[in-house]
Amino acid sequence: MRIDVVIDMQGDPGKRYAVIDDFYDGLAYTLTTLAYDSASPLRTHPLGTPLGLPRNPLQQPDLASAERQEIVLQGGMMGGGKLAGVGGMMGMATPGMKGGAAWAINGMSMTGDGHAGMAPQFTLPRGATCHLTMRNETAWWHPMHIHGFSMLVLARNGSPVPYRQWQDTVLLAPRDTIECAFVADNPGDWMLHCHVADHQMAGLMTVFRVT
Ligand SMILES: [Cu+2]
Repeated sequence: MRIDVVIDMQGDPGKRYAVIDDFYDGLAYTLTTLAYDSASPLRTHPLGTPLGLPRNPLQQPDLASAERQEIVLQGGMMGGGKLAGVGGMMGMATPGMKGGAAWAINGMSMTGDGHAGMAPQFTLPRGATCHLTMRNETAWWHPMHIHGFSMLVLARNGSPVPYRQWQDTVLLAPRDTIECAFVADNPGDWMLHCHVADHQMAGLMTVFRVT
């Protein structure tokens, strides 16, 4: 997911401040460092008015007449062992171990960069609202990324999310179920995949069609 931020820089002149990503326990690292020059600050207090970006509205999903689709993320260690050819998942960073795949969506592994002419997982008529449920059956985190659309996130594990925000990537914790919706107003074949490159290359990727 992308976030645009505006920072009022209020540190002390001449100092450096680390920006640390500590999302994963024990794997914190310095993402970047903010360094101030020694000149005196531009102003003593930050500007009072928050900066706003122009609105960029998207078509609202029509949930009453939505087409329901579900994708299930499978594979990885402790993935339930439902996948043929999956074993020794410690090596899952290697795509296509022994010719098999480490990950799958709805039982299907699309490995590498995919291939032309692959049958879409589902097809939506142009303009239809899709109510998409993404169910993570694995023991891993997956940032699921959609091409061509932004999804309105509705619920996580059966509970409505506090803000119905638009996202083109939704992070699924292990065993999470996410419900989201979008208007299929963009014709073509579109990818839906995990944004962890290793996972994507080893099967956590699918295609859907808007006609
Ligand atoms: Cu993943």
